[in-house]
Amino acid sequence: MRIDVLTLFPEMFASPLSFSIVKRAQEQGLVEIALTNIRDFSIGDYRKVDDKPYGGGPGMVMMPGPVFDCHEHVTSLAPTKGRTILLSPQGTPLTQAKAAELSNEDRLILIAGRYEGFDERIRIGLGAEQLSIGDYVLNGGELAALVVIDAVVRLLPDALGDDDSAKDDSFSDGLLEYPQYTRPEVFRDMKVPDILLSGDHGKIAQWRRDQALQRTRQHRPDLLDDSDTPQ
Ligand code: 6GU
Repeated sequence: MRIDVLTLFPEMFASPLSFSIVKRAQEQGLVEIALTNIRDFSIGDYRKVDDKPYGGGPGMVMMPGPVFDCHEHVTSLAPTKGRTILLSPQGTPLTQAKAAELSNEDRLILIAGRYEGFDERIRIGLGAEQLSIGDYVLNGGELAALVVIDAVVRLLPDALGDDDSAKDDSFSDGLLEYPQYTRPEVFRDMKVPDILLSGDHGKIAQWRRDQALQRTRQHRPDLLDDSDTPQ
């Protein structure tokens, strides 16, 4: 997979992309991540990329010119067109299902905005989808783009050391994950549940399922509303 990121702050990406799973996935050639600075496609001495909104109002809006020129350049860097995604609080919410869907693409082009938002013609003209990472406002799309990259890359085949470790993740079966324990058996008077030490794999699986359901009911009842959720 190739992921291009169009951003005004490419420096924000270096550290998060250079650790752990995402670092290893790049080293293994599972994903290539390329950063391009939108400001390099601005024109004029001031390298302007934003302007006041027509109709008035607070803040500034990303101008279409630099984003279009940057996108056109980036598109030409690889043979496939890919899927263009604007990171925006106006977007559809990122879910585990969406991350899984995106992990099947061979190319993603992520556009991180700043200011009050994008000129609407960017979304329309580039045929872009919009993705949000939750119902709160960030100062820009960079952290959201990093969240998308992190969630997608770990789902690429062979990205995780143990092939099974994505399978039991929270949300992958529509439920939160069951509680985990490791050594020591007793820590500050808190004991690992006996059932996990029993060696009875059937009972352990049943206990985990019950715990996952109980946790989901308590913390995320909204996840159980769907009629297709396994009970
Ligand atoms: Cl994608 N961008 C911004 N600026 N804020 C957000 C977001 C994105 N997702 C949630 N909040």
